[in-house]
Amino acid sequence: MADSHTVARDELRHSLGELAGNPPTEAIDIDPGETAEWLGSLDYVLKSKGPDRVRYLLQLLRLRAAREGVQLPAETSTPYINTIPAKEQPPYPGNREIERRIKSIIRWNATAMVTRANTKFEGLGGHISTYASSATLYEVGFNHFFRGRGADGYSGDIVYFQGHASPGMYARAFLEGRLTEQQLENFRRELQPGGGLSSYPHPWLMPGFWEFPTVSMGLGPIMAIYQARFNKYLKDRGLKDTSQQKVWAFLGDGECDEPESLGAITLASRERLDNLIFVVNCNLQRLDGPVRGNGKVIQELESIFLGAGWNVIKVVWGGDWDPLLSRDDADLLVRRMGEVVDGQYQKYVAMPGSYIRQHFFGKYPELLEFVKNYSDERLEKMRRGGHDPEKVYAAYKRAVENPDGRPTVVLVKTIKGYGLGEAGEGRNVAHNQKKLAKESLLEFRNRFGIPISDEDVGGAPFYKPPESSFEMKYLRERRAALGGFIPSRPAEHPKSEVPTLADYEKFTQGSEGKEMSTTMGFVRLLTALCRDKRIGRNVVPIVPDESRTFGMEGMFRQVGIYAHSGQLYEPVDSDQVLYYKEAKDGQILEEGITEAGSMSSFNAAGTAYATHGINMIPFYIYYSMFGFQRIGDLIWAAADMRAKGFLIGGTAGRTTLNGEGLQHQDGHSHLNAIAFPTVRAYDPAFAYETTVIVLDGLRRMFQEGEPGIYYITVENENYIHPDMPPGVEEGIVRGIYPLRSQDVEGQVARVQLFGSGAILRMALQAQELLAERFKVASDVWSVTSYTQLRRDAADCERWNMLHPTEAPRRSYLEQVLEGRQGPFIAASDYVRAWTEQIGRWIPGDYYCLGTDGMGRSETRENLRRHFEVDAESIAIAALWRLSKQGVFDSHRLASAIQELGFDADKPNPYFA
Ligand SMILES: Cc1ncc(C[n+]2csc(CCOP(=O)(O)OP(=O)(O)O)c2C)c(N)n1
Ligand SMILES: [Mg+2]
Repeated sequence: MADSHTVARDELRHSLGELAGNPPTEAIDIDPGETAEWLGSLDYVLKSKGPDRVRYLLQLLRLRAAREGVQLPAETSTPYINTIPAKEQPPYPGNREIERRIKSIIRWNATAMVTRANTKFEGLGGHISTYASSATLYEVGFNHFFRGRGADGYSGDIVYFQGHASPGMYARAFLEGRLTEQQLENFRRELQPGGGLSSYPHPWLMPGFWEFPTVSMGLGPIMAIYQARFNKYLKDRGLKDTSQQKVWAFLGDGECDEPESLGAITLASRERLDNLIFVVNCNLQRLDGPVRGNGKVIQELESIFLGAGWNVIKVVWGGDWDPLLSRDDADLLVRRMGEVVDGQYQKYVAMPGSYIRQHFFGKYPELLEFVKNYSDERLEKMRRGGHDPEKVYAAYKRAVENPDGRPTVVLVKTIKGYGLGEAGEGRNVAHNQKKLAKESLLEFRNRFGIPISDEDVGGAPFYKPPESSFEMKYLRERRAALGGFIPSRPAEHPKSEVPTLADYEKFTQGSEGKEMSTTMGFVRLLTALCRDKRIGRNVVPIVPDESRTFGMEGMFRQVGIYAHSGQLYEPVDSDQVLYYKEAKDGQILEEGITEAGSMSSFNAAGTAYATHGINMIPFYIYYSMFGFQRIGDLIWAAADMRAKGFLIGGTAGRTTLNGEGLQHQDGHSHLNAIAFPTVRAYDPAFAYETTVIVLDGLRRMFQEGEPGIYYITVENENYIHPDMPPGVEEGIVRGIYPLRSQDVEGQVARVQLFGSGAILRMALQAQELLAERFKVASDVWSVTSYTQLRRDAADCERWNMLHPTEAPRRSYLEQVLEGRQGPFIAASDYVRAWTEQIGRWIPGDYYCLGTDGMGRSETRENLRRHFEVDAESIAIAALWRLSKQGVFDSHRLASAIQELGFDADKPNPYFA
C-alpha cells in the first residue's frame, strides 16, 4: 500500500513540477505526529469558522514563511479534478430528459448536414467532430445562460462560437425555425437559389445571423477580450449600460497555441473584465493528433490562466465519478487521474472498459478494488465533465455569478467526435471526418435515439420534431425566457447625422505658409471631430503606444485616456498643461504595444452599430508597417464582420520615414490593402485631401450605412500645405484630380506626372526641372487612390465585356484622362505594383517609379535618390519615355542624366 502511494506521489510531483516549472519540493514526512496536529487544526478551523478563515490563516503562513526565506512553489495548479465538488453543485433547473432529446436531434442534424453535403459533393468539407465534442457546452448555454438581444434588440450576451462548431449552430437554428431545410441542404453551397450556409461564422456572408468571425484560430479569443473591455468603455463613458451583457468565447484547446489566443489574457484580469467568460473545449485533440499527448492541456492552461489572474473552473469529470471520488479518502484516485497524460486519456476513449480497468484503475490494487462492482460497460461509459450537463451548468453558473471582478475561464474536458464511435470518437482522424457511412449513421441514430427508420437512416435525412412536441415547445420557451435567439444580427442599423465639408472648411485651407505633416493635419482634424457636437462622443481614437510619434499627446489632456479605474497616481508631468491624463470616462484607447489588441478594439468599436445599436467611430492610428503586414488577419476579420472605421497608417512611405531602416519603412501596405475588397485605401498628400476623404467616409458609413473601412496613410514630413483648389472633392474621393499645369514657351513636349503622398512634391519639383532645363511642359496630378481608380475601372470594363452591344461605360479614370497625351509617369513611396495597377486604363505610355527593394536608414533626400523616386529620377523617366517616342534625343538624355547628377551605374534598388 505504502508503495503505491509513494509511486503515485512521485509521479504526481514529477508531472506538476514539469508543468509548473518548479522543482519538486514535497519532502518525506519526517514527523507524522506533527503533521496530524497541523491537519487537525486545519479541520477544526474549517469546521468552526469556515473557508474564509482557512484562507486567511494559510495566506498569513505563506507570508511568514516567505519573509523567513522559505520558498514555496507557485500555486498555479490544482489537482486534476473538478473545481466545484459534487457537494457544492447547484440543482439543475432544466428538464434533463427533454434537453437531452433536443441536443440529440441537433447532434443528428449537424452530422446529417455535413454528411449529406459531402456525399453529394465530395470535398465540400465541414466538421462533425468539433460540435460532437461541444454540444453539451452549447446546449447548456442556450437553455440556461446565453441572453438574447431582448426587446430593445441590443441587450444580449455576446457570444464568439468556435468556428468549426458552426454545424451545431445551424442545426439548432433549424429547429428554432430560423433556417430552412433547403438552407441546411445548401451547407457550404452559398450560390444556390435561396442561399446556402457559410462554412463558418461569417457576418459578411450571413449578415442577419453571424456576428463574429472566429474560424481563423486565435482571433475569436483576442477579439472577445477587447470586446469585453469595450463594453466596459461604453458603460464608463456613459454611452450604454452594458453591465448585464456577458461576453462568451468558445475556443479549442489546440487553438490556445495561437499567440493571439492567450497573448492578451492579462489585459482581461488587469481591467477586471468580470463580464468575460472563456470556455475552452478541451477535447485533448487538434487536427493531427493530441494537443498535449505527453502532458495535460487542462493543467497547463490552468497554470497560465491562474498566473494571469483569472478565475479558473475546471470541469474534468462527469457525475459518474463522484461516488468513486467520495470514497477516495487516500486521494489515490485523484493521484491516478493526475498522473495519466492526455495521449493516454485519448486512448481510453477508443478502448473497451476492460482496458480502462486494467490500465487506468489497474495501476493500484486499491483502485481496482474501488471498481470491482462496476461492469466493463459501465467503466466505458463514465463521462468526462463536458458531457455532463449538471457539471457544465454548475461551472457556468459560477462563472456568470462570479462576484470578484475577475474574468473566468472554464476548462472543460470533452471527447472529440463524441458519439461517432468507431468512425471517429477520440480518434486522431476525427477532425477530418466529413461523412458517416451507413453503419455509423445507424449506430449514431441508436445511441441518440433519433426516430428515423433503418431504411432511411443511410440517406442521413434531417429530422425535425412536430411543432407541437415537447421538445419544440421547450426549446422555444427557453429562448423566449432568455430574450430571443442567438446568434442574430440586426438588419437595420442606426444612422448618424455627420458633419459636412462646409462645417470643416477650416480644414480645407492650407497651412498659411507654415510647414506641417499630413499626420499633424490629421490629428487636428481628429481633435476637432472629438469635439464635434454631433459625433464627438462616438469617436474612438485608438493608439498602440505611438501617440507622441504622431503628435497626439495634446489629446491626452483634451479627451483623456480611458482607464476603468481612473488615475490612481499623480502623473509625473502633472504640472504640465498636456499631462498624461487617465480617466474613467477617457476617450482614447491607449492600448500599449499591441497592434493585435488595438485592432481588436477597432473591431469591437467598428461593429458597435450592430452589437450595441450605437455608431461608434474608431480611428486606429499606428505605424503603417505594423498594420496589414503584421495583423492583416484581424483586418480581414474586420471586413468580414462589417466593421466600420478609419485605419490611419502613420509614418508611412518607404523613403519618408527615413531614419528607421527596413523594419519600419513601409513601402507596401498599400499593395497589401488592394486585396481587401472593402478597404478604401488612400495616400493623401495634403491635409485638405485627408479632410475630404474622412468626411466622405463618415457620411457613407455612418449616415448612409455602407459597410467599409478606410485606410489612410499619413506621413511625418513637414511641408507647406496649399488651400484646397475649387472643385476637386470628387476627384479626391474617387482617386485622382489635376493639381498643377505648367506650360513652357517653345515647349518640345508635354508629359503627365502622377504623384501621391509625400512623393507628390517630388512630381511638382520634377515639373519645374522639366520646364526650366528641358522645355518640357507637364500636368501634375494628385492620385489619392490607385486602388479606388482600379476598382472602378475594372468594374466598368467587366460590365462592358458582358454587355457588348450597349454603349460602353467609362470609368472615372478614363473620363478625367480623356484627350491627354502620354507619356504618363507615376511616382510613389510604395512598390511599383501599386501604381502599375491602373496601367490598362491609361490612354498612352505609362511608366511607374516606386520603392521596390528593402529599406535602409538614410536622409530622405538620399533615400529618394536610392529608390529613384526623387524629382531628378522622375524627370529622367519622363525624358526617357519622350525619347522612346522620338520626341527627345537620346544623346541629350544621356547628358541630362549626367547634368542631373544621377549615377547611371548605381545599383538597382530592387536588389540592393
Ligand atoms: C489560424 C488557423 N490555423 C489553422 C487552422 C486550421 N484548423 C482548423 S481546425 C484546426 C484544429 C482545431 O483544434 P482545436 O482548436 O483543438 O479545436 P477542436 O476542433 O478540437 O475543438 C486547425 C489546425 C485555422 N482554422 N486557423
Ligand atoms: Mg481540440
